Amino acid sequence: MSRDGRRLVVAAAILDSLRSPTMMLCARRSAPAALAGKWELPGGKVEPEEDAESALHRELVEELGVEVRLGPVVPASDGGDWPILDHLVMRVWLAELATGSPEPLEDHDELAWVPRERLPELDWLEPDRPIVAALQAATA
Ligand code: 9L3
Ligand code: MG
Repeated sequence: MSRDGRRLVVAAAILDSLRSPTMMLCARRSAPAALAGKWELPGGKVEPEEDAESALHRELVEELGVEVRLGPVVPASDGGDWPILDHLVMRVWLAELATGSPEPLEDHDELAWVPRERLPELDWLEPDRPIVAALQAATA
C-alpha cells in the first residue's frame, strides 16, 4: 500500500549505468489487450504483506529474468508517488543490471535500450509519459 492507502505499483527505470546513464531499458506490453503495444517501465503491483523493493525485484525476475541494483527513487513533483489510475499509484526507482540479460518473459513482447534523447518517441502508456520526462531531466 502507498502512504494514503492506494494500491502501490512499483517500476524500474533500468539504465545502462547508474553513474553515467545514456540509455534506458523500455518494455512493450503484450497484455492485457487494452495496454498491448504501449511501452512502459517494467514492474507491477506490490502484493499484500510485501515490501515495495522486494516486489520490484520479484517483478523484474518474473518479467525480464534479471536482478538489478536499485538507485534512488524518482519522485513526482510533490515529492511522492506518481498517480497512475484512480486507485493505483506508482513508485519508480533508477536501477542498473546486476545479473542476467533481459528477455521479455511475461507481459511484454519487445524490449529496447533507448537513448535518453529518443525516449519521447515511443508510444508510452499514458501514466508513464510524465515519468519518462522526469527521468530525462534526472539523468541529464
Ligand atoms: N502500470 C503502468 N505503468 C507501468 C506499470 C509497471 C504498470 N510502468 C499500470 C498498468 C496496470 C497496473 O499499473 O494497470 C498494474 O501493472 P501490472 O501489474 O499489470 O504490470
Ligand atoms: Mg507488470
